[in-house]
This record gives sequence, C-alpha cells and structure tokens, in this order.
Amino acid sequence: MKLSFRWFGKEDPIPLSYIAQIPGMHSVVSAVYDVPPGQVWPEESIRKLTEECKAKGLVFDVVESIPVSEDIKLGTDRRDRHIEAYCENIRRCARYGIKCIVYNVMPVFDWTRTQLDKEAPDGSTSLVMYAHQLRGLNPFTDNIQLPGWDTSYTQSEVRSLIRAYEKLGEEGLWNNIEVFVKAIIPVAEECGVIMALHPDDPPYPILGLPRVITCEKNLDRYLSIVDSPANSLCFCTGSLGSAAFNDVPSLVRKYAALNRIGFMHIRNVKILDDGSFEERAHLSSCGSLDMYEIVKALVEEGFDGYVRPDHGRMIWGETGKPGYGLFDRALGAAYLNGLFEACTKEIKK
Ligand code: DNO
Repeated sequence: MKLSFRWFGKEDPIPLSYIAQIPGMHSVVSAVYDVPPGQVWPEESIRKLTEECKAKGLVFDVVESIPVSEDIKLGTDRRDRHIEAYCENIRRCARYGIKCIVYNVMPVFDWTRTQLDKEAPDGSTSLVMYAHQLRGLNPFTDNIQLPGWDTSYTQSEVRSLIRAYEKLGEEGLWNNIEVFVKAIIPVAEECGVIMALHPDDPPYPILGLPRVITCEKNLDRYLSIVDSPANSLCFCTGSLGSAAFNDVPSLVRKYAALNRIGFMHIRNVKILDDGSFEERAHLSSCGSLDMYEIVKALVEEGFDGYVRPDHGRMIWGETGKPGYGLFDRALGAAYLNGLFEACTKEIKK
C-alpha cells in the first residue's frame, strides 16, 4: 500500500514538511480547489502542486477530487461541455504524474453532518450526525444551514436543485451517472489513471435528495457500468460504515479481490442506537468498525493501492479544518502502519 495524506494546498495550515515527517508517508492527496466544477484546471496550478510536494520529498499523485458538476448529474444541456472539460482534466492530471482521481456523485452536497465540533468526554472534538437534528427539517420551508455545506448556493438555489433531483429520481440519476462513466473511463484507461468513486456519506438519502452509492448492490451496479480496473472505488470505511447494513470488512475483501479498489479512506465511526453516528479515533475499540479485519482483508487480497487516514478528531488543542487536523490523522497513520506491518508479516509466515 502507498500511505498518503490529504492536503488542501496553500489554504492548508499544515505545512508539507510536517506531513513528510509522518513515518512511511509517500503521497499527497490534493486538488486545484479554486476552479468551479465543469471547468478546466490550469496546467500551471497542477504543476505547482507537483513541485511543492517534490521539494519536500513527497509525491503528488492522487487527486481528491475533480468534482462532478450538477449539470452532469442532472443531465442538463451543459452536460456534454462539462464532460469534455472533465476528460481534459484527467488528461492534464495524468501529464503531471497523477495515478488516481477521486470523485463522487452525491447530489448537491458532499458529506453531511449535523455538528463538526461535538466534544467527547476526553475533551477531543469530532464530526457527528445526529438523526434528531435532521429529522423534521423541511428544505422548502426551513432555512437550512448544516455545517460544512457548500455556502456558495443560496437557499433558493438549493431548493430548485432539490426539486430538480426530485423530478429526476434515482433511476434518472443512474442514467446520468452511466453517461458520465462511459465517457470518462476510456480516457482514464488511455492515460493510465484509476478513477476512484467515493461512496455517498452517509449512505442514505438526505432531505429528499437521492443517494445511490450506498450499499453492495449499488456498488456492484456502478462497477458493472464499465468493467475495468480504471473504474474503481475510493473505498471509504467511515462512509459505508455509518450504516449498519454494510459489512465493511467483507465488502473490502470482495472489492480488493476483484481489484476494484484504487484508494482506501480509513477511519472509524460509532453507530448509535437510533442510527446516528459519531466520528471516533481510528482504533477499533473506539468505534463500530474492526480496523484489523479491514487491513487484514486488504493485505490478504494483495491490495497495493493508496491508503489515507481519513477524518481525525481535534486533539491537543489543535484548531483547523474539521476532520483534517494534523495530530489525530498522524496517529491514525501510525496505527495503520502498525496494522499493515503486522498483517503483512503474518501472511509471509
Ligand atoms: C470527506 C471526503 C469527501 C471526499 C469526496 C470525494 O472528508 O472524504 O469530501 O473528498 O466525497 O469526491
């Protein structure tokens, strides 16, 4: 596996030199964040990221993410132009050494939580999703400002997008996803890039918006659109694992054996009795996911893709981008290194 760390470029308070000090660190996961979805990234911006990382002994070879525009997901008349720009972005990234590109097909919002700084008894804070805080919210009458949501939309834009997705429905969304995937995968194959689809987080509909990348049946459906290793998953244990119906270690084993995981996001969550969940420290005993079983499945199935410790808590007084501080993610990386070393030595015996 290749250990990696997400870095938000010049906006990120964490210096690359600190990331490079984490034992075993290989790749930086980043993106050109200042270009709107549907447009082409300037080559200069990609080149700059590559050089900055190289100067610190790191490799920028994973992009997270090239966003998929709402026009592509909704299939509007701007779709073809946006898909063309997307394909051009894949080519440009490949030219600068990118091997893996993450994306998601969640309508309107990426990950959704109800609080980003919930304090645990030990004083650390983390992201949580409490069902009771979401229940009863009506996006058409309430002024919805969930933390972490894209604030570039006005309430009325959000409402008209929700209406458009209601009209489209799940099957309509699947059709548009199919058009997109069939267009991008041949380009990725040509460029030697793996496209890694991030699951929906959490893996169920939110505020009436369809969410389809949620469970084994739908992951299978997605991967069968184009049967190619270039059409792979960014398997996020915390996203799929925040619903009890997903058996995460067995899904990891299945898709690793099929060689359809390009990238692993590894983090732990605790599912509560009412289906709510809290992000927790990586250690298995801190949450609902068995990290040992997950890593063991990867190692036994010969996984050699990218891995990153995902969302960390805020600890030791650190402040910064929720989920993306240095300290707890570095602890996560160290823990994952230990699990990988132990599992690798075990199978060599
Ligand atoms: C959350 C991340 C996601 C991920 C996108 C990929 O912190 O894992 O935002 O980057 O869903 O497109």
